[in-house]
Order: sequence, then structure tokens, then C-alpha cells
Amino acid sequence: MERRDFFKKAAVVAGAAAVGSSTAEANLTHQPIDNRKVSTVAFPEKRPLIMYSDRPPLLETPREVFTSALTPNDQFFVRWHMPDIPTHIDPDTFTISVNGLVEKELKISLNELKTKFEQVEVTAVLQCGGNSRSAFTPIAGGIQWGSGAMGCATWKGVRLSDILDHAGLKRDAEWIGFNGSEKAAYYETPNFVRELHLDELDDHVILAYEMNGEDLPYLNGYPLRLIIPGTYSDSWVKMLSNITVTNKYKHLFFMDVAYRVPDNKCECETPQKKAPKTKPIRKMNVKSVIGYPTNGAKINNKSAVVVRGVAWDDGHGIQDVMISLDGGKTWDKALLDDGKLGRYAYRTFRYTFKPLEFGEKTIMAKAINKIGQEQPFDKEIKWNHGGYKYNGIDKVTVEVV
Ligand SMILES: Nc1nc2c(c(=O)[nH]1)N[C@H]1C(S)=C(S)[C@@H](COP(=O)(O)O)O[C@H]1N2
Ligand SMILES: [Mo]
Repeated sequence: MERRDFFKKAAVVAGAAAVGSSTAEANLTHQPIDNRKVSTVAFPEKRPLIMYSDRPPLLETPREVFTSALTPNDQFFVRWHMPDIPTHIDPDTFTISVNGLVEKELKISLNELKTKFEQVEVTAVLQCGGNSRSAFTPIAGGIQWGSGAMGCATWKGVRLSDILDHAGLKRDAEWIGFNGSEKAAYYETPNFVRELHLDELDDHVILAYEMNGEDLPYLNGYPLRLIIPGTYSDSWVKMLSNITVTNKYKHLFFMDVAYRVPDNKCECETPQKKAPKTKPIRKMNVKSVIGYPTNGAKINNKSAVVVRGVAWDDGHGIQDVMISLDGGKTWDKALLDDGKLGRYAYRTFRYTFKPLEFGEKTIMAKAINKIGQEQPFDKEIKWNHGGYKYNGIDKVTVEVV
């Protein structure tokens, strides 16, 4: 598909789906956590995904996709903040600008990125800080995502540090601002901009133009996006247009208001008493999601079921995934894959058992990382009003027939 024509096509598809979804059962599925009925839609380059909005596109990956370490591009979730994303990108004329406190301002074309700098790859989990928000009680504000506002891909591109070295940072450089190409629709809504402190920069931070061996899908930030392995994806700016180096933190909307948690030890608060200070969410906590079976699945009594799923953290690495079939009283180790995709990737797990009774059965999964952090029981979950960083023990309830 010609990406330049993306939006003409997208509008037609979304329109058709909106009409279809009110009548056709085929466009319905179940939300992965609360199991309510939700509609699906297939945008260009995407298979049907759970739709929370079509403008801006907010699309969630269904649970059953999380049985493999890499999430296919056409099933990768989508999150945009602004309704007006560019309708047209020409890869031949696209450039990324680097300006601000640099010795030499740069405008780099896609072709130069691919030929003039060392090409590197990293496999890393991209997860929205609001992933699994619908599991919070009481309800936390925001899109009621199930557990599919995430995915894992092999990203290819160039190191941000190589680009900055090429431009040459001035002495007092401290903050790097990243700007997406989309425009705010209304005067009140600020552009999508994130800032990164120079201390957060390491060799794993890349500008990626490729995802799982293909160009980035349009909706995942074509032609270029920022990848910061181990951190939540609000800072993984898509459709990057420019990088600006400054010496002062600019109080930007998305940095100062959204994607923040209480700045206290438990990162928690109550709806009645909000924490006075907040901090950015940054590093991901340890988590697992079961991909098979899914809620409501019918499985056969006395025949083997292979529970499968994915586990990850911020790069410390997964030590174990434990499975419980008795509501969390006892736990048994699942088998992990060899981990060859690296410490920022999903580890897949599998666990085989034979159900011996009929009726409802709940399967729970709990990941433990290499520094001993583990997923909490729901009753230990710390609440925050933005509904960020949920990492409770995952569970699915199936029916043994
Ligand atoms: N330009 C731009 N980049 C963005 C955003 C956005 O709205 N605009 N949203 C961020 C957030 S909050 C998330 S969760 C991820 C979603 O990435 P995806 O759509 O590729 O899944 O993109 C991030 N980068
Ligand atoms: Mo997000």
C-alpha cells in the first residue's frame, strides 16, 4: 500500500466498520480483562483489533495474540492522542531535524539514516502506561484498556547517541525534546512532545524505521519513531519530526500532566485524597499476560491444556513465571523460552495441566524478575487516579466441559 494514501483508505474502512458494528456480530469480541463485548475494526495494514475510538485511532491487541514473543505488525496495538494525524508522508522527502543546543543543526533523510550511520537492532516491549487500566478498582480515569495495549517487536534503526554525536552537543545541553508530526486539533491541546534527560540516554535508545523486518506500519509511527527499551511507551514518540536539545526542562502538557504517578514510595493515593506531587511513570514493572486459553474458552475435561503467555519487565530479566490453579494458594513453575531475544523482550512461558473437574476454572500467572520483584495479588494493588502501571497477577477463567 502507498502510505501517502493512508487516510483516504482508513476513513472508508473505519466508516464501514462503524456502520457494520451496530448490526454484525462478526465485529464483536470480548475485552481481555473485564470480558464485556467490544467492537473490532480493521484499519489499513491491520487485522481486526479492539476499537475504543477511530479518531484518533485507539486499537487494542486481542489476548490470543500473546502466545509468541514477537507481536505481528498487523496485530500491534495503536494509540494516538490527537485526532489529526498526518494524512500524507513522503519517504523521499521526509527529514528529521536536530536543533537547539548543538554545534551543527542537522536535517537527515531516511536514506541517510539507513546508510550513513551504524544500523542496530533491539527487541523490546512497547507498553502503554495505561495498559490493563480496566483492572483497577475503583475505576481509574482514561481509556479502559484490557491487557493488550502492548506488544513486542524487533526494532531496527540508528542509535540516538550517534545522531547527537554527529550534531555535537553543546556544553550546557541537558534535555532532549522529541516532537511528533501530528498537529493538535484545537488550540488548547498541545502537540505531542516528550522530553528525555541526557542521563536517561544509553546505547539501547534508537530511532527506528523498521519493525519486525518491515517499514513501521503507518499507525505505529511511520516513517520513524523513538524506542526506549524498558520504559513505558508514552515517551516512544512516533512519526518523529524533530529533536530539540535544550538546557531547561520545558513544562510540556504530556510531561507535566499525563503519564504520571504519585511521587511517594507506594506510588499510590485514594480517590478521596490525591497525592500532592507526581512523577513520570518511566520504567516498566514486572508483568505477565496469559495468551491461551482466553476468558470463556471451553476446554476438555481430562485432556491436556497448554497454558501459554508472555512475561517481561524493564530489562532486569524474568526469573520465573508461576501458575496457580487454586486461586493463588499454590504455585507451580511454568517453562520459559531460552530468552535469546534479549532482556527487553517478552519471555514466552508454557504450562501443561489436565483439568479433572467440570465447570469454571481460573488460571493465574505471576512473573518474578531477577531482582525478586513479582506481580501483586489484586488486593495488594496500589491505586493511582491515572490508572497507570497496573501489574496485578493475570487471570483467565475458562469452562471445563
Ligand atoms: N507522535 C506521537 N507519538 C506517540 C503518541 C502520540 O500520541 N503521538 N502516543 C504515545 C503513547 S502514550 C503510546 S502508548 C505509544 C503507542 O504506540 P503504538 O501506537 O505504536 O502502539 O506511542 C507513543 N508515541
Ligand atoms: Mo500510552
